[in-house]
Amino acid sequence: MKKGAVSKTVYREKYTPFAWNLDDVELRFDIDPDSTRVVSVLRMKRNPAAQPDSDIRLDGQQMELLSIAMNDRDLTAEEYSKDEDRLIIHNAPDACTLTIEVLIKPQENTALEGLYLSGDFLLTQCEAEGFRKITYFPDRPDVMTRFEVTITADQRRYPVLLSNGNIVNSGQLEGGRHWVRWMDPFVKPSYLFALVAGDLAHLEDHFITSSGRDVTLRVYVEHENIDRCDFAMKSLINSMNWDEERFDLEYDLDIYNIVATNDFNMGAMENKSLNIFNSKYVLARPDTATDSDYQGIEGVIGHEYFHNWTGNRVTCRDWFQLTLKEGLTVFRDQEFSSDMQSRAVKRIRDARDLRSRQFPEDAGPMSHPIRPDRYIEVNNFYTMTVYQKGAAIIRMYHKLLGEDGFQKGMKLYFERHDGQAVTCDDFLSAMSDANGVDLSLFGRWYGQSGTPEVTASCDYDAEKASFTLHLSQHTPPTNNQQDKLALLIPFEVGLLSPAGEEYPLQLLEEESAPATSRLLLLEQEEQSFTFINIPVRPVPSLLRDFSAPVKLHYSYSVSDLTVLMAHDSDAFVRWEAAQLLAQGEILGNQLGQPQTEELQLDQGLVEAFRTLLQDRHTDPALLAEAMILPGEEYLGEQMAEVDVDGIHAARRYVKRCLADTLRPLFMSRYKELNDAAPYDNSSASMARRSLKNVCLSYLLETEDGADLAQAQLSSSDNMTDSLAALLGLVWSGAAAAGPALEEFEQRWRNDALVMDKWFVIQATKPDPDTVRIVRSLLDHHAFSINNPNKVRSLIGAFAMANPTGFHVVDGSGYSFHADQVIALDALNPQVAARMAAAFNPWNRYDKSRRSLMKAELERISTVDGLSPDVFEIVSTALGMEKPE
Ligand code: 7MF
Ligand code: ZN
Repeated sequence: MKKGAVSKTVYREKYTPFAWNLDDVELRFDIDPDSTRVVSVLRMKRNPAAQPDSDIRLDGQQMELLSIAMNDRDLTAEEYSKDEDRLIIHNAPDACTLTIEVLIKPQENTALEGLYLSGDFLLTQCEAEGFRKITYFPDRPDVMTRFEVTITADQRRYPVLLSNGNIVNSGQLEGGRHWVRWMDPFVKPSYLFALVAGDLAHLEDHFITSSGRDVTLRVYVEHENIDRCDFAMKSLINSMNWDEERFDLEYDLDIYNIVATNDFNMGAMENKSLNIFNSKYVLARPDTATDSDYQGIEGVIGHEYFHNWTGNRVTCRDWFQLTLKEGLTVFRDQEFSSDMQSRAVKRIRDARDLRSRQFPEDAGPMSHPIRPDRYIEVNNFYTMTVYQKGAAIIRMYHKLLGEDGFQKGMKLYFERHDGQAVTCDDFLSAMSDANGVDLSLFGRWYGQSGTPEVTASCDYDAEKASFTLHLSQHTPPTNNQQDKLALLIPFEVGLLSPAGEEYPLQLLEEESAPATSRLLLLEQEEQSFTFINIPVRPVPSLLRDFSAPVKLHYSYSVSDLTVLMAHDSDAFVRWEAAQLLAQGEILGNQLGQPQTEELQLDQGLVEAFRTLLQDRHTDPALLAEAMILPGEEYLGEQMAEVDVDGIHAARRYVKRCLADTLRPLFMSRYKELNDAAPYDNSSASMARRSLKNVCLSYLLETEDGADLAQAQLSSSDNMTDSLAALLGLVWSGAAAAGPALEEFEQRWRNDALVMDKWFVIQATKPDPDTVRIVRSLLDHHAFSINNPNKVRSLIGAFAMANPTGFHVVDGSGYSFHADQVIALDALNPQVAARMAAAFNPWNRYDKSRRSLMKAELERISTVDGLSPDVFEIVSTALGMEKPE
């Protein structure tokens, strides 16, 4: 179903408070999948802090209005008006009670926003603006009120009736119906409302909070999944413990419910005491979920739980402030995962994710600051920038203030704003006031888009034993924002002797050398820092811990990189050194070269890999990260114009050379790890599997690979090993790939989450023929265009994780994808818009591909009745032509 609205831009600067306050609201749901009746009783009073308005303007879409009464008297036709998006009550008194009765149709709701059906149960998704599809309401985050919700439904079909807060009453009715009344004692905006009605099983546990509150924890799932909830429950308990210990934040109700659904537009949702999750982030069993699935579950369970304070107790004034809750909560979930698993590995993965996904977004047509200035469709602003760059900016506060200073700031933030809807400026003020520091320069990060580039150079003076680091910063212009200001960039550095020892760092103006790792503050366009008592020309270790979300330019020599990789105390820098060695080889030496028979590589990279493969001290997960070659997308980012086929061939060639040259080492490490220990999901065990499967991926470039993969697949007792082996067989085009895919399909045909993986493996095979396979898989019984997970696994994976397939030179990948975007837009605009974003970097490619992609964007843009969601993406992409 389409949105009725014509595309209209909303501006941050135009914020005005709502003219009315809501004392409380009562909602009554009469559940029926065809037609659910919703009665709302809104008690309203004029808001003295707002510009007076004689009208009450309520948001509402796609519902049938049955009746409307004020203070129990039905309004006449002249007393209100309505259109596609709104209901307006004219000449309202200073205080009144509105009773509104509407009908909605969950069964017809394919957009999965508002109240909809998943299998046999009903559920809601309201963030950001879905509540307006449930009833007429001021659907904005700064209108907060207390909700009382009564749900009536057939007892047999819908034995479980859930909403926010506590159950206050329930009862039986005639005709096999029953009812339950929920009351949420905390005020909240409508986007945090939730309702679930269905026949669900649950796993129960308890958590005693630090002040002694006994909280009942439940994970609700469809009956067949009850044996896959334990890890989610464990993660929830770990999250609750961690937030008490690290942030001194305690849970505030007696119930915490999680519901898993297969039909969800996003990852999960933090509705007060009733989180709703994509089943991908709840269900896990060793034979169905990979290690990265387990890590995803832990992170997302944490994320939604942490929202209870950063998002729910203190929420956003308007959607331009989204990063206030999302950037902060992502930072918190990253810290949680770091404390639970390996901090170094987590940091590297987050940095890689930011660089390979957020940096391109910020250089493309949809580039925006973490606090955007305008939007057409707010759903399009749940972006890598708002979330991941937002988290990186919170991490910089943490770098600048330290853990204690940061916690002081958080404490003041909650003291000031508990129960309020606030802005990013309020957060900055709390951090600044609590620490007595002026953060106004730092505040520029909120309003400036684009990735800053830092260029470093150095001078060594042997006579004075002094080393000077020159840093300069520059942010290139982005779409919509030409002029950029200097930012406050926390830049962490160390200096290593050629033998790898770390020098104590004493700046010229200092009396002593406080540490071997220092945080430099780059605040101007150019600054220099001189360190003294450095007896030998050092190797600089730059941007340690990825201390700021910037691109660093520094010409490291191969020998510098070798020293850093082998000795640096900072895991990010060690990893980055390995990545730079590999990147130099791929982009510098192999790209554009005819790939010869006799395999030849620079010895620097080979020796680096030899060292890694023989290292028995470093965490195997870190070694694995270092040996994963930079991704094709990231490599493409480094080029003026992306050479899709050249990058693929050069990267593959380097991988094959390494595999060939170091085959015995890959083999012995693989065997050793394969025999190590039986399966468990401990951190150490996951780390071993990750290195083992990286070794396998190299060995698949040699003759031994297919047999090893087949043996691993048939003996595996866990999904991580099975999937790595299956993917290896399929991607390498092994003869065994077809039968292996078939066997896997037979075994898992009725398991939605596992079949998603089966789709992804096929959709991401780097082969010009993949588009044909993907097209035929649209007809597979396990695929459905109505299901977002399926769409992401087949269509999304093809368009966004398979450069060779998607960018196939004849444009068939593009036209296939545009067809899917158009078909999907008629059903689910939110997901369609995500898919359409695959075309965003169109002008980064060669002339022929550019014009093919542009033609598809134009074709999409002319579709009749296109949603505002997809319209915003394609029109923004088309607005950014590159001059010939
Ligand atoms: C971890 O942010 C990180 C990000 C909105 C929906 C979940 O809690 C959320 C919701 C989108 C994109 C990413 C995430 C979420 C949403 C997410 C989940 C887990 N408030 Br859209
Ligand atoms: Zn979130």
